[in-house]
Amino acid sequence: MPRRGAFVVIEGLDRSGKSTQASNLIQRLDDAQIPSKLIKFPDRSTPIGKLIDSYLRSETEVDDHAIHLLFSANRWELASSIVKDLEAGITVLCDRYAFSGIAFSASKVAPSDAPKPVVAEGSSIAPTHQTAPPLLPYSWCRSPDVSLPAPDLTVFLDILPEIASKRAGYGNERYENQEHQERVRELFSRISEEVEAEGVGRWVVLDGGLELKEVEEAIWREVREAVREGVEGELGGVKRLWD
Ligand code: 2DT
Ligand code: MG
Repeated sequence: MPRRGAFVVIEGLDRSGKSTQASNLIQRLDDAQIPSKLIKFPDRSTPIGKLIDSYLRSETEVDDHAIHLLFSANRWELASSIVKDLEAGITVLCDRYAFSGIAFSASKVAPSDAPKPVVAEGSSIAPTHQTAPPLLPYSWCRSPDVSLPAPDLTVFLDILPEIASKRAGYGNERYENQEHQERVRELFSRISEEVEAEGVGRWVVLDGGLELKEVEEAIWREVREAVREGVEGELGGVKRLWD
């Protein structure tokens, strides 16, 4: 197998430190003279990305299904260039990807002022079972990203939502509230099990609550290994979600 770049994704809740770590990582790749490129989803610069940006800043309302498809379309816009870069030996580092797409959409529930389901008197169903059902089915959320380039390595920066919520800049955008983030974290855990079961690259969980430098070192060890596998031809061709 020829050498190629590694496709590395960084995922996590809002304020888990992804963007800081991604830019530090690019610097380290540069210093090591490993050709690399940083991309970020949503990419707010494209026409689709501008609509997503306006939705996230609550300036526009979009149907939940439609916005989910737009987030996916925003990845499809870049899919062929990602493959081209990887095949040209460039390591592609991606700040959020399809896993955020699934986790943030599949965790949506009807607003809490919606009427609660009626439980018959004497029913054994406990109140905790009355949590609102998901707005979008998990399998539906997964489907638009089928066949996108699959990451070789996903680093998930795990952080408790209550810790993230205390970090600077939290709460400015849609989805940045603790209840939603709790559900997103559960969804990420389900996704990680599927990634492992289906062999969609490696999924590594790192504690995003640790010191910045400590997290950076741990990410660097994982990424260096993925880059080595690419150079030595062990990664094979670029795989697709969720082949
Ligand atoms: P940033 O804070 O990283 O800019 O993300 N999101 C992201 C989705 O709902 N679907 C997706 O496909 C992606 C990539 C996560 C902005 C928010 O957009 C959410 C947080
Ligand atoms: Mg954000």
